[in-house]
Amino acid sequence: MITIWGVYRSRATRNIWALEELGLEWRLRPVIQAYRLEAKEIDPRAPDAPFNTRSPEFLRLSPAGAIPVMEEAGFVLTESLAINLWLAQKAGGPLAPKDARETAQMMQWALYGATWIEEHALAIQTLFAAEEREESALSVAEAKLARPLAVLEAHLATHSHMVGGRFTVADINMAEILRYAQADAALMARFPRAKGWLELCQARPAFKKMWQARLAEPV
Ligand SMILES: N[C@@H](CCC(=O)N[C@@H](CS)C(=O)NCC(=O)O)C(=O)O
Repeated sequence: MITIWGVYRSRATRNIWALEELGLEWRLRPVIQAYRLEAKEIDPRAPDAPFNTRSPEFLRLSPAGAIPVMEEAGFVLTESLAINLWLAQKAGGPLAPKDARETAQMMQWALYGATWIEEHALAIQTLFAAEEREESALSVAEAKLARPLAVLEAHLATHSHMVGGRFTVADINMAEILRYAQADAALMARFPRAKGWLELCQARPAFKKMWQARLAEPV
């Protein structure tokens, strides 16, 4: 049985979406982010604190103190994008790479998303969630995303999906990164192919199932 350590309101959504797509049996072991406890003035290191990313038992599993973590039969893996690539390779089928070239292309796009897009897309999500939007910070994040989103847009002009002409784990990984910027309608409108591709990914039943569960999780 595969265990995902984390909560729905975290990058664990990437792995939960992939697990649902792949039809693998899995269970969730709830671990809340320490900063969310601190925001409620709860000391994450207090012995009676809810199980969290600073709990000693969790730090033994993940010295970085970050969710998600995957564990199966003693095999422990961190980093949500790597976990997804592993899950797909383990399960096989159309979501998985069919050969070494596709494996490399899936790694290429996971790394591109993680290094060029994620930080600035996350900044946009945070800015849109704030009560008062800091327009100058938004302009900076949008400017940082202009180049990588143009790369994504150009790729999707000639490819239906990220890799292999079919929906794969590479789409899940990139879609879950781009989702952070989705609240910025003006930005997304500048990249209509990326926007349309993201919406198609999110129309899949496995995404919708994961999203419903995420919305049901207490903030
Ligand atoms: N690159 C890592 C990032 C993991 C990460 O930052 N996780 C956040 C939640 S989405 C976390 O656990 N933060 C808790 C903390 O920093 O205490 C991944 O993709 O798995």
